[in-house]
Parts: sequence; structure tokens; C-alpha cells
Amino acid sequence: MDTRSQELFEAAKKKIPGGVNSPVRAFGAVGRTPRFIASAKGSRITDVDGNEMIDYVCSWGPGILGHAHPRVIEEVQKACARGLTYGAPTENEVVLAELICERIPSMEMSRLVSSGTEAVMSAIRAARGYTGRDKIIKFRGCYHGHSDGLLVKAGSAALTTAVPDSAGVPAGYTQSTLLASYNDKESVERLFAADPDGIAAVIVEPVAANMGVVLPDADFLPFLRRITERFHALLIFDEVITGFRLGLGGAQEYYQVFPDLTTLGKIVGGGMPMGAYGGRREIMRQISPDGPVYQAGTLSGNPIATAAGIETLRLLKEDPAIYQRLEKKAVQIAQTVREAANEPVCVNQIGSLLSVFFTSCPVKDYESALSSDTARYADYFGYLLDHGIYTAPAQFEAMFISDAHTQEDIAETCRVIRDYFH
Ligand code: KE4
Repeated sequence: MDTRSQELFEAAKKKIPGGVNSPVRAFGAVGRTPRFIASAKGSRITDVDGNEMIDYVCSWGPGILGHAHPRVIEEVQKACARGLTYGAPTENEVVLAELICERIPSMEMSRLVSSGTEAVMSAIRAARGYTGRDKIIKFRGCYHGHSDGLLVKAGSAALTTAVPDSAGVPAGYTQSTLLASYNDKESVERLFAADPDGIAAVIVEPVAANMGVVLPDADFLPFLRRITERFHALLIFDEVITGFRLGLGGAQEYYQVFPDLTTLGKIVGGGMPMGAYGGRREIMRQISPDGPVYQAGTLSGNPIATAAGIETLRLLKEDPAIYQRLEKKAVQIAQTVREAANEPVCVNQIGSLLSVFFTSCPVKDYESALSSDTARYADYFGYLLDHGIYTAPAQFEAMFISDAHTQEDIAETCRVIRDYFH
């Protein structure tokens, strides 16, 4: 007898491409029927068949406090009662802008948008408008949302699907996008040498998490800071995942490397649709209506998303020890996999982000990530799912841990992982 998820998936596929509103949710990379979720609370997520699971997707990052945190829910409910959206400036937008700029060292000004994609698309336009240059360097395996110019060897779902570039993107839209290799300084030097005055910006995930988690080599981020300064290009840190995840100041505070522009998403909206971009005042003053770089949005900074984002950032700010707690839990899981695996695995972990790669080589870039055995990953994913552990349904994604994950959750997760390998 079909499960309710199977029934809903069949119905969904009739009306929604792939049956989902974002490709990775279709479980295509792991060959299973996606679980349709009915509710979530804390570290637990419950599907429409009543299966409760320990959730390590956390909505791909926003859920750093766990699902349905009571204080966030209360603020959202109060905001809803005051009306959902006005299309006019509100006090909350000032409060959130001040919180963001207080916490993210390089952001003197910020603009709120409705997704990470929109934040990146806008930051790139700002960089091109400020420098008067067209070319953008990105890294193979890094994913920065689905704006046309960046869907070239994107990571995340595009990396998992068969088509590395997206159909429907005219060649002209991507001819100003240059590709380098993550952790490969020479690949960046070659691009700048070939066009020393034509590159507007380098955009990078300071910790890559869309080819699975891949850490920057010790000097990679400082190198990017040096070479962009040398050639008068801007450095953009895409901190949609790492922002407020690796610490209150994101990856830039963690690594003490400060970009010209930063993009944010996920945690900044506390689970509601929100992104943000920002940086040096002289760059952000180029953005309309102050300057000639146009960018707009009906629901940008809307009262509900700002209420959720403000309360989330306040909770993180009140209890910075959360980041040590998150790291400890992630290390426990990472160590368990390393010790239990009786086959080659590479586990990359930083803060509360980790990925398990089924490969014998260190995973340090797109090419080495592709060496992982995705069929083995799918088998691992399926066993965990069948035993109540909901982890990333694709090799080239990250596992996220929240403050709501208890020691009992972690112990149960480690038990299931050990059972899988034995
Ligand atoms: P959104 O447009 O999905 O809010 O953000 C795009 C984005 C930008 N930059 C980085 C570093 C990102 O990781 C993302 C989106 N991340 C994926 C997970 N790998 C979102 C999940 C999905 O696509 O459904």
C-alpha cells in the first residue's frame, strides 16, 4: 500500500515540475520517494505518514535554533496580526539592518531581498556597477543561486543533475563568467593575468557547502583578498550558508578575511523568505535610489520575515556559546563516521557543517568531490532515513546541526551510523 508521501508525490508531479519546488527535494540523487513533511519542532521533523525523524537538513541552513523556536514563532505571530506586508519602510528593517551590520564586520550598509539568489544577483550587479567592469570569477562546484550568469558548473542540485550548465541560459549571459578551481590559486592568477582590467569581482563560498562541505586551504581566502586588491576587483563572500552559521560574524570573522561585499540568506530570515547583501558604504551608495545600480523587490524586508530574522539574530547574540555547542555535536558525528567506516570515507567538518564523502581521497575541490561514490552515499542516506535520521538527500550538500539537537539525538544518530557500517 502506497504511503501518503508516495500518493502526494504522484499528485505533485502532475502539477509541479519534478513534484517539488526546488530540485534537491525530489530525492533524485538518492533514488527514494521524498518525504512530504507535515510538521517540525526542535530537532524533529514529522512526515505525512507520521514518521518522526531527527532532522539534519534544517531547511538547508535556516534552522540553526531548531524548528519552531517559541520566541521566533511568537514574534512572527505578533507581526502577522499587524498585517503581512505594507510595501513601505518599517522600523524592523532598520533594526535588522543594524543587527546585520553590527555582526558582519565588513557590512557598513545592507539591503534586504527575498532569497539568497536575489542577494547574489544584486551583489554582482553592484560590483559591476561600482567597478565599471563586466567579468566575474566563480569557482567550480560553488553554487550561488540560480541567476543566469552563475549557472555554469554550479554545485548543489545542478552538480547532482546530469546537466552541468542550465538549459535556457543564452551564451551571452555567461560569457562574462569565468571559472576557477577552488583552492587553486594559479587558476585565479591565470584569469587575472589574461584580463587584468576586466574583472569586476571574485565570488566565493568562503567555506564551500554545495559540492558537499569543502574547506578553504589556509592561505586561499587571504590570497583572494590580496589578488582582488591588487587588480582593483571586488571580493564577494557568498555567506548565504556560512553567515551566522560559523559564528555571529560568519566565515569572514572566523577566518579574519574581510570581503568588499557579502551575501546572506537562510539564517538571516529565521526560516522566512529573506536574503541580504551589503558591504562598504561607497559601494552600497551605488544602489538605487541613491545611485545608478537598480534593484527592487515587493516583499523585500517584509514585516514577517524581518520579525523572524530579528528574533533569530537576537537569540544567537544572547547566547554565543551556541557555536561551541554546535561544533561539539558536529565533531561527535564526524568522528563516529571516521571511526565506524570500514571503507574509504572523507568527512569534512567545520562548525556545525559536515559532509560524508565515499572516496579515498581528500575532498578539496570540485574534481575531488566528484570522485565520491554517489551510489554508496545514496545507500548510506537510505539506511539512515529508514532508521529515523533525515540527512542531506544528496552527496553534494551539507549536513546541518541545530541548537535543538540533544545529546540523545546525537547518540542515537551515532548509533545508527555505527550500525550502518557494521
Ligand atoms: P536561495 O535562492 O536558495 O535562498 O539561495 C541560493 C544560494 C546562494 N548561495 C549559497 C551558498 C547557497 O547555498 C544557496 C542555496 N543553497 C541551497 C542548498 N545547497 C538551497 C537548497 C535548494 O536549492 O533547495
